Amino acid sequence: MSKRAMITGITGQDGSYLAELLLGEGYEVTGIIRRLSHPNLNRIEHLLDRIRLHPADLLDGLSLIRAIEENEPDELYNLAAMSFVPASWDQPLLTGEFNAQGVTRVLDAVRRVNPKIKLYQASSSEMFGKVREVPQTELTPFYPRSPYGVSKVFGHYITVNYRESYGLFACSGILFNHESPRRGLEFVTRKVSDGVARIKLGIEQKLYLGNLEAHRDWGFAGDYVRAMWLMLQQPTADDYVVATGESHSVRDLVEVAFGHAGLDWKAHVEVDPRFLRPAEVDHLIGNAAKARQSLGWAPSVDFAGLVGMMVDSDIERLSGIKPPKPR
Ligand code: NAP
Ligand code: F7E
Repeated sequence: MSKRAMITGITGQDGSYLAELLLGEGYEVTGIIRRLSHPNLNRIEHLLDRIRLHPADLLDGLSLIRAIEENEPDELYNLAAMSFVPASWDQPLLTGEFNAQGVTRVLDAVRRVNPKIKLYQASSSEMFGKVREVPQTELTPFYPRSPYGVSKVFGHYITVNYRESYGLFACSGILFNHESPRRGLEFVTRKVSDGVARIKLGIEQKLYLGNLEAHRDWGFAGDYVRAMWLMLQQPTADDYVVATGESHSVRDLVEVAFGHAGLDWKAHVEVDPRFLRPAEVDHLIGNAAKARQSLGWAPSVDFAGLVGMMVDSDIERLSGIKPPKPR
């Protein structure tokens, strides 16, 4: 009999790659989708004939219990979250409801319906925030710098607590930034790849960004979902940092992305204070030695490869759009 997996957040970037991976591994996959006035299935359109969708919401614990009872998963990947850091200052309470209490609802639903279900919680390098150690490992203390980061610290510790209190097989993956052509347009990598494509095709002239000095450890989302799956295939539940171990500034990102399209970024990029944050995470770099040793995990796409893939994809996507007539 094939194993059954349930994914919250299946319509997101990671959910779509994870669903592909699990289908490839022979799983039956159920995705949790929340009710929207307009369906948002574009990232999983190509999978719709092979997956099951079940309506539920992280805000509604009963809907989660019902979803687990009806679909009987062996593994549950909790990827659903309010994931855009700036929005967490606009909606700090809702961010906590999704990313903190939402995790408790998922864990408690698992505990009540079937405590044998293996669970993955999507924790984040944003928990390290104002970093206490360089590079960051599973043992580095947290110092979150946004309501998003704070909510993820709660989600992380409630996962550890349910593991230790009730013996759940619950893993927390502390994933550093991971990107792809499926990344939301508001995140900086995709904003840059989309901006480069628009400028290259003559659709726009300028790209407005915030802090160019922030450093991130950027990897490819397709590699990172494999680490999620590997965590749930181990004999015991544990927490893992997943990162490339390389850090680049937003300035580097811009230079590589524009360079890839044969453009000079200095002619097109302007800093707009609207995109600066009330508190910034300046420099993240992860040490994924534990994941490499215990899971046998390693990234397959490097920084230049990732940026090139995203720019090429956006140029291809936008190529049909005609530049506006000169005014
Ligand atoms: P994403 O593209 O923003 O996707 C988020 C998903 O969560 C979407 O499917 C969204 O559904 C769903 N969702 C949000 N609120 C929900 C609710 N109340 N009930 C049910 N579903 C809800 O995020 P991602 O980049 O794939 O990230 C996946 C997870 O990893 C998130 O928890 C994120 O915080 C975490 N993470 C991401 C990164 C990264 O670099 N990508 C790094 C570390 C951790 P809709 O489509 O309906 O909006
Ligand atoms: O920002 C700077 C910005 O929004 C990266 C989420 O997936 O990864 C992501 O969070 C950096 C920041 O991602 C712009 O100030 C400059 O320093 O792409 P981002 P993030 O905030 O790191 C973590 C691991 C998660 O868990 C989150 O869910 O880029 N930056 N100019 C900008 N950022 C944006 N978005 N837009 C700009 O114009």
